[in-house]
Amino acid sequence: MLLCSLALTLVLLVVSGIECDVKEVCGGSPGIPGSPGSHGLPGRDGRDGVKGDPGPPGPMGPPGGMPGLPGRDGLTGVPGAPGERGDKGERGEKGPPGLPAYLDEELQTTLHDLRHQILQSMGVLSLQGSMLKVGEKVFSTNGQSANFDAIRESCHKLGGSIAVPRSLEENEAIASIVKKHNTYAYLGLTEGPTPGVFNYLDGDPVNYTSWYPGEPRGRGKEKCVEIYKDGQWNDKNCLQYRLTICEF
Ligand code: MMA
Ligand code: CA
Repeated sequence: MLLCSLALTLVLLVVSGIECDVKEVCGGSPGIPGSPGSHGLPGRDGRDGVKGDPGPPGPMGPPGGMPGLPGRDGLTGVPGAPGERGDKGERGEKGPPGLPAYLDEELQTTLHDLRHQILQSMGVLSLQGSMLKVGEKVFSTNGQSANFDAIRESCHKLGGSIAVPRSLEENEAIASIVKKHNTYAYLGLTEGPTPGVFNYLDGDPVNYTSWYPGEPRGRGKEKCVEIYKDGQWNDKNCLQYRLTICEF
């Protein structure tokens, strides 16, 4: 301990450049610590803190101020009604050439199935007596009576036309339906401007007739034609109720 104090004193003296005699110092017990020094001067201001939150909205201004800026756009409204249908487009380009029908297996299968289904339907309808096939023509009735115009319309709606016989065979087929329903039927014939001259509905003159003896005798006042149960015809006004028979 003594050595160390000596050495320290020497070092201090040498460093300060002062020469003096080395004294011997004896170490005592440490004194009571002094009282704390007075507070230092205030330090410099710190850096700015982070920006604070926005304050609450201020109170409403006095009335009579300038109008504010327009607000933002509102929400999107509900969609409007669909527009009118546009014009028909141009015809498309011609497609690539297809297979010849006889080599098209899918087409052949479809045709085979269709033929089968048509045959089945015609078999059932024939057995039920609800279709009468004569050559290429099919006659059929719904069993209902109506005036001439209504019958024409019903048949047209179904894709057919009011029945009209163009041969004895067709006349007999229609007469058989009339007999079965015990109700006269109107035929697809009307009188033209010349009394006594009757035409098919397409305007062609009749080339097969089956007038009852003495008919037509309506002399322009009976523009339609009815067929009796025996197949004979009578010119008649068009407003009677007669059996609906169509041809397809
Ligand atoms: C009714 C009517 C005519 C028909 C005569 C035949 C009286 O009128 O059906 O169309 O020609 O009968 O007598
Ligand atoms: Ca008549």
